[in-house]
Amino acid sequence: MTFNGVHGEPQLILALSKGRIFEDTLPLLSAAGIEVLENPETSRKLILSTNDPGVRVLIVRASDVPTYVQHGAADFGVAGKDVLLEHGGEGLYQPIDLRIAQCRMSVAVNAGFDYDSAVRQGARLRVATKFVNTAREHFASKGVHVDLIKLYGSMELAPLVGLSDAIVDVVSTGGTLRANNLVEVEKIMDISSRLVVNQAALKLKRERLQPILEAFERASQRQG
Ligand code: PRT
Ligand code: MG
Repeated sequence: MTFNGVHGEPQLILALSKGRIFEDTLPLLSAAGIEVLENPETSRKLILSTNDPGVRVLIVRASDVPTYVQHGAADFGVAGKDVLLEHGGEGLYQPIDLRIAQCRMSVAVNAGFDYDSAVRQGARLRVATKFVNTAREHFASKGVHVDLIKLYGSMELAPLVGLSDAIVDVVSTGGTLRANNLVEVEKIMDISSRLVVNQAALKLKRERLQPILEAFERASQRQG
């Protein structure tokens, strides 16, 4: 990978995940005059060119975005607050809430499970989740004892087969919970995606980064 663009200015590398974050970031990039030249849904390439020879896009797993940016393999990236809370945010500057990929982090249980009484009675709850840090903090702040069961996806299955009493997951329309006869019993927090910037890149590549950050900021203020 070369680190200098055609005019000898520093190359900027942006880390994105495919799907909703990629789709929702495209209009922000457009506002900064940047068009991605390949579609990650149809191309197998993991490094995408843009119309700006000084800017390239890495396609990584959503939960890996903070890691690439933290270590400087990408200069900046877009990641959900859910992902950032699990990562911890070390080495990352988080200047802008982009207000994209909005959803909420919630607790859900089987339709027949009386969550409020279980909590009131001080029962020990088994909670399955990908978001163990967020879940641990949430239940600790309520004084609820939990056994956390770490999963990597399809959390909705866990209560259905008796693996857990509850799940902590991100919810957007609620359709997936309903389809699996689960009920959202508590909202933990609202979630949206943030721009994250490598702290060293922010200093060393400020001149290149600043106009892009400003365009992102202006465009995201127009979002809902
Ligand atoms: O899919 P992968 O395992 O690679 O990782 P990921 O699920 O973390 O990535 P991705 O691209 O699906 O999500 C990226 C970011 O989008 C997340 O980190 C969130 O901040 C945000 N986001 C917004 C969501 C959703 N909405 C969402 N609905 N992330 C996941 N979902 C899931 C939800 O967990 C549920 O299982 O989509 C499913 C459908 O949701 P409903 O409520 O609309 O049915
Ligand atoms: Mg997903």
